[in-house]
Amino acid sequence: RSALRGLDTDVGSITKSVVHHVQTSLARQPHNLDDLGAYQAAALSVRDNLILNWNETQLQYTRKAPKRAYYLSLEFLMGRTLDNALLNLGLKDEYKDGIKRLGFSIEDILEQERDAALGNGGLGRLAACYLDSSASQELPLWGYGLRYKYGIFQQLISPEGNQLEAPDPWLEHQNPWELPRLDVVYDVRFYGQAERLDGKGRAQWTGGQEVLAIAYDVMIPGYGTQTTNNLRLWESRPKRGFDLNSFNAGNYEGAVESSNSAEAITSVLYPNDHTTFGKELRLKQQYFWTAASLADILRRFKNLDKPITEFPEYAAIQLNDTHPTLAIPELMRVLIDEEELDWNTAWGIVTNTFFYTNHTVLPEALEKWPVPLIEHVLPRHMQIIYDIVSLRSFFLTRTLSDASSSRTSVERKFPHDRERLARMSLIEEGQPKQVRMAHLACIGSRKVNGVAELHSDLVRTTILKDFVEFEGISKFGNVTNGITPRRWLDQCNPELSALISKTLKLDKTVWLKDLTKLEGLLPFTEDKAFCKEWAAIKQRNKERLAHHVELTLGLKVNTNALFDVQIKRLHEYKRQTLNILGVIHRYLTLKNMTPAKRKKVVNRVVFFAGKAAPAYYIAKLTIRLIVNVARIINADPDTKDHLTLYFLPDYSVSLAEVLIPASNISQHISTAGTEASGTSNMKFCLNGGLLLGTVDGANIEIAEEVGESNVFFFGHLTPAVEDLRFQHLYHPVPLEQKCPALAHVLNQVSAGLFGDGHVYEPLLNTVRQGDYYLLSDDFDSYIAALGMVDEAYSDSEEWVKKSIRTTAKMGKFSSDRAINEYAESYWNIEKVPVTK
Ligand code: DL6
Repeated sequence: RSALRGLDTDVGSITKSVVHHVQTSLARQPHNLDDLGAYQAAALSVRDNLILNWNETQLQYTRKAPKRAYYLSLEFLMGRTLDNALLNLGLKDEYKDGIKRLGFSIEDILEQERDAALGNGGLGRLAACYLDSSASQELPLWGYGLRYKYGIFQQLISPEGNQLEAPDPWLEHQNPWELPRLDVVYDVRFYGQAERLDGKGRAQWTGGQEVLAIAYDVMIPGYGTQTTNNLRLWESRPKRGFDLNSFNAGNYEGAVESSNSAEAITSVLYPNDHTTFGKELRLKQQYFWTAASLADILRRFKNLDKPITEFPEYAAIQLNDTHPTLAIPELMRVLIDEEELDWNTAWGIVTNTFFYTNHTVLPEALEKWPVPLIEHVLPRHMQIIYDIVSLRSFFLTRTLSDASSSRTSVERKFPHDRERLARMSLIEEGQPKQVRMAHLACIGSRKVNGVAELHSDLVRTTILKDFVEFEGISKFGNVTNGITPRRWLDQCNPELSALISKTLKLDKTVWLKDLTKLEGLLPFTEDKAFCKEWAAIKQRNKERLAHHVELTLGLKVNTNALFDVQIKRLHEYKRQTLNILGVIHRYLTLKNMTPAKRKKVVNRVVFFAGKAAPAYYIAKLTIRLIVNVARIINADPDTKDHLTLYFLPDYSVSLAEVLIPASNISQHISTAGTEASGTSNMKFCLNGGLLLGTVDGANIEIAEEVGESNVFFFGHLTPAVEDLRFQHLYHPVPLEQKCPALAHVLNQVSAGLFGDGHVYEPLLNTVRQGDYYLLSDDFDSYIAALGMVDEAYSDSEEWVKKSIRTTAKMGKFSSDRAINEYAESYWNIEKVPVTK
């Protein structure tokens, strides 16, 4: 129990503590408690332990005053907490027994917890993994985000197969994992007027709307350490309750108008993924969160009583994508207008404090904000952005007043290159003009990184190429993403975890903190008994998934078939369409076979899960097609023993925890060069599922580790993509000629094999016309790769060996490795062990 301070953790004490919370915190009687009550009381009891460790950690951080890192992310996709907290504290068995004594089962009460789904997908889940790793690696890191009242929407599927969205009221019941800090409050201003005060860049910002930011703290326990870091989430509240004058005058709606508008800021997570927004509320969210977080970080720094110029020696601030980029002009505003520093000193502090991670090179996802909107909502920040562009920061052009600065400008480095100046500007010309947030994040940061080798190369050679030429390559690095093996192996796949510990003869606390130890499994590919056990665990995980599907959807799943899984946000670039068209191709092929021949094929069950952005029509149509193909093929007596298909609604972290350990093969089939990294690919492989994918993102590094003979690659490579798109536009070849197999599949859908074909025309036309994501170029090799999967799966002994080899070589993909890379090569922070 090295991870615990203070509290007794024997089963008797745990039982008492749970009963105590039932009676006091919940004010209920133990004898008429339901599962939900038992969950809440157990959670509060576990929280007591976390609070003690949290207090001690924060005390030691204050005493030792190390440099700290701050992770600003608009999304934290945490999932459930109880199981993870028990695991990290090393108290799972004790609570299991304690709960049992009270007449409950731990499995049932864990199911009571709602996911904290404050994120859209990979970016938010990565942030959650990094929090876990920071505490487990004893690194002084805090997360900052927003406490959305409603997380990502709940997905429902209508009988026609349409995605419907419902709100996610995840805070409906008391949330035991957060501590409101009503004393940690900041004022945040919007709108108003900014008046320049002097020629030195100072201004005064007054008027407009003021909103309060209230802190809620979420404890982040480390695995096997006492370190318990903090995730601080902000809630917006009105500064002045409701307007009594309006109320007294009988204007009841007017009386609450301003308080509603303040509360709206943190009411919902934007459900869009990989698209930019033009919404004022989203801009307000971004500023509200960055302003409150910076104020909090500065207040902590000021307690140290150091000169403000030393700020970068005590704080490194990581920008998770461009969403928090307003922190750059906000810190400039504070330093210039409030701290009264001169521009160059302030800019020096800023550019030594921030670090920017890019998570996408897709043009539609690169954030831009209309200048008039920023001018309206944040007039002072727009002035500062203009000053960064030309007047003061020597970024684009040089002015006399800045002649003493050692910084050079783009104009000076590349004289007479007007096009370069336009390309690099923070302001994109047009109607209206727009601020390019990636450019601002880049020039305002000390270092920039991508999230997998290929992606970081693309960042350096495409979207930020000019900046590499201007600032030098050393500013632009790579940190390949990682996942926490605690949640994504030990917690979701306890049997496999136990087998690994037994085989390696290592306590799990050792290998879960040094995942490269998994390599010790390699010699056991030759151990028949071990292989048998490995396969049996996969089989039981498949049965667990089948059980879940039966409970939730009332459908029976054939667990003797190969389980093939694709789970991620629905997006054209991720090519779920390629997968479903492949399924139809398989179905049509099976239909043409004799029953005797069909018996020889590998039986397959295909699972899809994922949400589409509510306004993303084509993505929603893909879901509809999947659901309707499932309806037909699952009922076809000729083929249903050989091929079935399930779309599991309302994909979440918890659902992923059931799906991932059950997969034999998972699909990561984005058009080459479009998926920055992917992280579910790592989760599947860690759980011994094989990978079918394109040569993209982190798939490449996974293949490098596990060996190409253990993955199934297909499709064109990144350098070919541009040429292929050019050919589609200027030398199109009829689909019947180019890829007859695909043309046939599309024609069958059009002809109504899966319901009214007209419905799907807009989706099919994305392939027939333009085919931006290159389905017609990759379809044949995709089908061939599926064939190779079948062939490999038929050799069950060799398949198990591949599975073991895959898990064994996943050490690189621990988020512990990634967080240490950030700590050492970016933030320059050190471990702060929390000792008794
Ligand atoms: O880095 C985390 C994750 C990557 O694994 C995915 O490949 C990438 O698509 C995703 N990017 C985003 C970008 N969203 N925005 N803006 O979510 O990041």
